[in-house]
Amino acid sequence: PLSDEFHLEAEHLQYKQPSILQGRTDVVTVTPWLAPVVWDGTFDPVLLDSLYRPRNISVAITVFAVGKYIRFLEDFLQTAEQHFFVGFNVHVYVFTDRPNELPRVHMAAGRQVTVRSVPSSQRWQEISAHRMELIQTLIEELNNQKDYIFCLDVDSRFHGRWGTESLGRLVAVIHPGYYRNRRSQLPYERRQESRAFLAPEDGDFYYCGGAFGGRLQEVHLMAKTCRLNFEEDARGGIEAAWQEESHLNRYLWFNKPSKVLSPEYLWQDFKSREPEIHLIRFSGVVKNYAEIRPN
Ligand code: UD2
Repeated sequence: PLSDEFHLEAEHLQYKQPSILQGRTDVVTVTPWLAPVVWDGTFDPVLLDSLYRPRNISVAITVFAVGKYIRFLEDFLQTAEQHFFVGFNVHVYVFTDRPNELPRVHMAAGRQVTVRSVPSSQRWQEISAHRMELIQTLIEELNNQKDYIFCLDVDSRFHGRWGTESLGRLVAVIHPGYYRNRRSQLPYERRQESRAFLAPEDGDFYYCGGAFGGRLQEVHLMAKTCRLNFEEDARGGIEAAWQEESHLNRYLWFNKPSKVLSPEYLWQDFKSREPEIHLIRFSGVVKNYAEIRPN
């Protein structure tokens, strides 16, 4: 099992002296429950990598490419090779109904792709929502053979480093679209009949459904809970405003993430750059919903 302690193994590792007086002042870097909010300039990548390397950690990714979304996979995998946990063990689990259309992407040593076949679907909402069940099952099968897992949207690309700074027990990404809004205006599910319901005075941040992660057992519990609540809603004839993303947001209100990633970790290409975003690391590509979705 991984310990939480860090030991510096490299004797002569040179890194900038830490300061508690100087650093980012334009953004908040810690939540009210004292979880770090990761922004560019708040961490030392060389130091972090050297602290994690001796642990020989392994990171799983889940990515869904159902129907026409298979076209995004090549860029996703290629840019992940360039930016996602470079030099670490990474295992990408691709869930698709088109295994024959899998792109050929060269993976570096210690990194691999496994394909899992899933049925096609007529409703994009179902594809999106069904992910939680498949993530839950995958984690059960992994049987703690990986240390961390990240669940990511396929219609996205990496542009900058996403690495050990993102590791934590339960990790969520702040959605790029709503971080200036008051909580009463966040697009949580507002109908009390839904198990994703959040009242206007509840909620911390609006988190992305397109990227979340953490230790396997934590993500397993979150995926399982979201799935059960989604299914309970379905039995009652209700579908939350943003499907599993709504359920995720409710879960994360009651179960605070131990690390929060800034919107650098999931930007959207159609949005103009904001001054606090020094580095876009991962972003959703512009897509034509009418053309790409099955309905
Ligand atoms: C937002 C969320 C997404 C999800 C969705 C609502 C972000 C940035 N995005 O994205 O995570 O919560 O709203 O449910 O947080 N997919 C397929 N085939 C399809 C449709 C979807 O494979 O035909 C998969 C694919 O991996 C895709 C993901 O589902 O990346 C999310 O679907 P989307 O991209 O249509 O949702 P989007 O961009 O509106």
